[in-house]
Amino acid sequence: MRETLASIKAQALEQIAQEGADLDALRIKYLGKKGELTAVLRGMGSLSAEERPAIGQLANEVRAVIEEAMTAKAAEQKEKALEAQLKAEKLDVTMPGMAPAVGHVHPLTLVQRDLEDIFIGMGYAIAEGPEVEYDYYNFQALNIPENHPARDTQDTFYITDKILLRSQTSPVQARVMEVQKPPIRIISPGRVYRSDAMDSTHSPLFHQLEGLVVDKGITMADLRATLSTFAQAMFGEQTKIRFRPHHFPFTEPSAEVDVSCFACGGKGCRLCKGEGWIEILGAGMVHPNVLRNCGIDPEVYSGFAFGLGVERIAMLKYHIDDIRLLYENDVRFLSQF
Ligand code: 2U9
Repeated sequence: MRETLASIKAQALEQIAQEGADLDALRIKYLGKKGELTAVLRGMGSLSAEERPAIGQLANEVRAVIEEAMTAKAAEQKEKALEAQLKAEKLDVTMPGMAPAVGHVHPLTLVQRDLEDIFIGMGYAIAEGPEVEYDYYNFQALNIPENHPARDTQDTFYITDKILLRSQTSPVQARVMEVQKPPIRIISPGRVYRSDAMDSTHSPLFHQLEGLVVDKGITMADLRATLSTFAQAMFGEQTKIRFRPHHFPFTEPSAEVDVSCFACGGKGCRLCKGEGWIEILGAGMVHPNVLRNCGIDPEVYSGFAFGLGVERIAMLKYHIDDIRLLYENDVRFLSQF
């Protein structure tokens, strides 16, 4: 029996020492209920009373040696596994990183900021108002009568009889006049909506910037000087402006305003279609009815107003030939600005 125990011990230690030894299986094989050491202990009944304690002690020693070897091997295996894992997951912090894609300011925003800066420099404040508007502020207050073609459901997005998507930013100015006494000097940039079919120059959503000045003694000369200063700041010092008579319900007299072509200086080129002039604004003296509607006495005060399309300015400035490019969010287009 001593020899059996010695050979169990030798065999077990040899197997435990092997590379990648399956310790769970070896534990069952040697120390389990049906294991080899247990079998020896069961056979001890046949031993003499003198021999039994010595063999029992020896068997316990063998068990202890095997258990110790297993514990040591388990620790060694665990350490090796950790080492292998650390090696596999090694991170090279000196590798170049992934550059995050940085966005651009949209060309419409660039132009709107340029426009705002120019008028802020002339002492204007920025006024904002709702895009969902009462028809009163969008039309009636602005002297646009009930039967005017601009009110046509084909041109305006109506939400109810009385509520619509603003077709111009003028209602913002009407609201300011209602609550603020002159002097008033404001610009109102923002989105407007018209039920137009989309093509290369039209969009059902576009951006306007309108201006309004109301005070005692404001004349057409103030309007001219203001727009001339604006045009020179926006398109260059040599820029000239010209007024052509026009009609708007909310201004009287009214004019369409051209700037001398900033591409050819007025000689005539592709940009100005040989004209030497480019139309960029509408303007006029605020109609007395509009002042009255908004609680301002036209006998005491007068004012001028103007409006421009932000898309049109952006398209001229950046030579964009299709308005849809401004709304498609194609990064190949946007990343050029
Ligand atoms: C109030 C009184 C008058 C704003 C004005 C225009 C002329 C004009 C167009 C330019 C191109 C619109 O975007 S566009 O299609 N605008 O021609 N706008 S005067 O007049 C006002 C505004 C508010 C209370």
